Parts: sequence; structure tokens; C-alpha cells
Amino acid sequence: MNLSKKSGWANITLLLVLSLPGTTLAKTEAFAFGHPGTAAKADRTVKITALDTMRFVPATVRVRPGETVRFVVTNEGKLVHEFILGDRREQAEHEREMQRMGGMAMPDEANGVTLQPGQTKTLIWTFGKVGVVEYACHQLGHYAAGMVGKILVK
Ligand SMILES: [Cu+2]
Repeated sequence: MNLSKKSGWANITLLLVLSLPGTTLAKTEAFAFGHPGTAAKADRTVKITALDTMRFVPATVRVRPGETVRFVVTNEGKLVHEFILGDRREQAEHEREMQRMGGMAMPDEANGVTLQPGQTKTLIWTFGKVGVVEYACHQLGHYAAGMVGKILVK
């Protein structure tokens, strides 16, 4: 009786230890289209402007696979805008989450920032393999209105 209780606690302790690395892993989101970069490794700077016309300027950016780009994004509008990096799947996910939250401004993430009117933020990203990555705004109705740009990785 006493023994089985003791081994029960041992099992729980083991379970906790085993679940720790898993917890860390779950928090570190992995992206199919690259990973956050560091300023020291940035190959170049690309300036992007977000406008109330539901457009980003420029609308297209070309990068090389493995290149690290420092995006300096300015919201020149009077509305809140986002700059979210992601493939189609990531964008669809973010759009759903934004709908669910009722368009509430999201905290900045590894792959995206929220910009108040007039605000400028920097996001550094190292691109992965050849493909197309989008940068989009998911304030309610903005993505549907075409507030999305394309990064051609090739
Ligand atoms: Cu927007």
C-alpha cells in the first residue's frame, strides 16, 4: 500500500519532467516559411508602408532563399493595420483568429506586428526555401479587401 503510493508519486514526477520539454516546444512556434532573424544577420532593409486604401507599398518584394530581411513597416493611415508574415495557411489561421477576437488588436508576435496610426515597427525575418510568402493585415475586412503583399522567395 505504502509502496504503491510512493511509486505513484514517482510516476507523477517523471510525467512532469517528461512534459517540460514538450511545453517549451509548444511555445516555440515553428514556421514553414523561415524563422525570426537577428539584426546582426540582416542582409538588407526593406521599407513597407501600410495605407488606409487597404494596400501595402510596395505590393511585391523579392528575396533569396535563406536571406535575412529587416522590414521597417510604417502605418501611414489613420486606421490600425497589421504586418503579418506567413504562407497561405498561416494567413488563413490568423484571419480566423482575428474574426474570433472581433478584430481586437493583437500583441506583436514573432512573425507579425500591429501598427497604430503613424507608428513604425521593425521585423527581421530569415526566409526559408523557394516559394511565396505573404504579408497581410487582418484588421476586420482588410485582408478580404486585398490588404496583402507578396514576397517571392527565389
Ligand atoms: Cu489593415
